[in-house]
Amino acid sequence: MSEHTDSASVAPIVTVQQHILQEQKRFPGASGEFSWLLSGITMATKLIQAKVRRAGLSDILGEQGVVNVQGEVQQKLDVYSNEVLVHCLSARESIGVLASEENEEPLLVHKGSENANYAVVFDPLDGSSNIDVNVSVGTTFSILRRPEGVSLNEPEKWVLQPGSKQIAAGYVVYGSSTILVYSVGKGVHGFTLDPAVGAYILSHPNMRMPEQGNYYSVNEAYRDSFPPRYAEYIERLRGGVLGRKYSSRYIGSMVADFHRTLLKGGVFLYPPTENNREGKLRLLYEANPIAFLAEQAGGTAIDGTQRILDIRPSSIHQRTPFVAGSRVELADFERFV
Ligand code: AHM
Ligand code: MG
Repeated sequence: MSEHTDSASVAPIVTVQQHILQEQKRFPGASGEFSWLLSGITMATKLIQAKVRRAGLSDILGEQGVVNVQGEVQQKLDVYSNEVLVHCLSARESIGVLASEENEEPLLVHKGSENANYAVVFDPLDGSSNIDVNVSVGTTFSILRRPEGVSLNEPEKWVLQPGSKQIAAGYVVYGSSTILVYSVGKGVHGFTLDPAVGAYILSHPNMRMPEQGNYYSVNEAYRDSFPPRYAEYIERLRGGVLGRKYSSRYIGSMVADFHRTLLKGGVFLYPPTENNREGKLRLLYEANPIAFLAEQAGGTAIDGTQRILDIRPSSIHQRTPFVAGSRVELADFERFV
């Protein structure tokens, strides 16, 4: 009998499922439950991307006619994406609590099951105001373990933990291709959805953010209402203080803006503004997962003064100013601002 070797015509393929199983082996005592949990996310995001890809052809574009807990008008796709994630994740026995941008209160699932040890916090469709004009949107997620001694009846306590306690985090960008990026705290890995086979395939192993980039990414229309040091910092980038004159890119979908920053380096900022004194981005399901990935890829993420992952949250939908990116730009920001 001859031993099987990969033939030259078939490149070795690693699916996200295989990768998760490998990563799971690094956790002492981990069982298959964690990979089963993550498969709920990959399944849901495949369903979401299928809807996003056909958005102009079905009756899914536009507003739902409801204002969500953030005071923002919900798009039909926000509602669909939320329902799909809740549906897929509720089927995972290991999950006890789900918290979403679209739900005011955290949802208790599997009440009473002692096997439920994880909480998943997510923004089902980030940047959804871009959807009608065919611009990239995304899903962000963060996974936390139930803290010691906290019961199933205290769902808030499951999720009000600093970002440093995340055991995994990631996002999916529905862009020119669909890409899933995740980390379990051992590096950052990216998988491109192959639409022909319906599987996420490893395309970006061990992603590292460049030490310095060429772009800054911020909504400059609010510049007059940024704290003055932020506006001056942007002037430094433009003026060549860091050895190059920066150009700008701003999509208005955090996931897409961060994905570019991860691949190309640079800095993404959502500072405090006159209308949003705490910034606009939500700590638990937007800033935390992105900060986790930024640090895992060798970058930095702060709220202007402190590390995002050290913030102790006090409410589920709390907002935070957010600055994330390459080491060189962030070191200068911390010195200057
Ligand atoms: P959303 O969660 O309601 O979609 O809002 C978050 C989005 C981010 O993706 C993006 O960075 C930001 O809002 C853009 O806001 P602005 O239009 O103020 O620049
Ligand atoms: Mg969002």
